[in-house]
Amino acid sequence: MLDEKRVLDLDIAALDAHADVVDRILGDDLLHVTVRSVCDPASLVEINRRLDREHGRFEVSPVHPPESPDHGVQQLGSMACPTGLQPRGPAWETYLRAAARFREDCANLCEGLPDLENAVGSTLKALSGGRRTGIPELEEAASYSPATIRIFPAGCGAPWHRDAYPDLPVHAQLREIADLSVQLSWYLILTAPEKGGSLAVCFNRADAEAPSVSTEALSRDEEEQLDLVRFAPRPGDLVLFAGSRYPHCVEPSHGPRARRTFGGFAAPALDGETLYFWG
Ligand SMILES: O=C(O)CCC(=O)C(=O)O
Repeated sequence: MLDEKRVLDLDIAALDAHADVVDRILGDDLLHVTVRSVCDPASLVEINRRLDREHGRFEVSPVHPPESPDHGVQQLGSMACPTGLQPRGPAWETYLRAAARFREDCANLCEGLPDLENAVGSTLKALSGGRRTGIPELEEAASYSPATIRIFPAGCGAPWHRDAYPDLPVHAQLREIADLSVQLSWYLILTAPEKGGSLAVCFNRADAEAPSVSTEALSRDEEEQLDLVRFAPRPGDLVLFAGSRYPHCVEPSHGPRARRTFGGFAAPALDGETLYFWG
């Protein structure tokens, strides 16, 4: 059984008393936090309407090969992590180009509305004891991407994985400024599917191999043996957890509405004074 003290469910208006959340997750005292209503409902409706109409403006890439059950997943922008199609992650030049474009496309997406990048940055700041938060900047006036947008249509999820990548080429510059020993994962739900799309986490399996079978194929007993917990945040909510430590997956979405998230990773700077986030 998961000790309920390892999970927090907070309203955006109540973060003042929770400035230790990032440190508690890094220190493995806390497994997962959900922050409710980081993006307000009216802005979400408009962002989703614009995404429906204009998502072609973004650079869209598939993530998984055609033979994968998750082949239909689409990613807007380029993600600093391995994928089914790019097991060593994107090439640096490709990533940088995509990062610049994603940032601009996202600013357009949020024009006249609260900006998603800022909303994530200020939420992470409140949870990290007033550390500065920001995207890792690079010397040549380029920067990492703030996030990617991931689209999970019916039947698609994210297979089991841990976001621990000790020698990913796209991390080379980041490793010089950030402590990646515990990389955090976060995402903000833009749309939730009618069914499915939960995040499943093996809460007692720190640093263990990810399971090889999808959660839909597991019996009750097998689920219990894996110590599995599910999280199903609502649109506008942000979740944060140590994705490099605990095996996790996204269960397949069901129904006509695709699951959409704006998400990425985070880690403290080597000097401890900044919390970087990137996608
Ligand atoms: O829901 C998502 O966008 C992906 C979740 C995930 O697998 C992660 O954050 O590592």
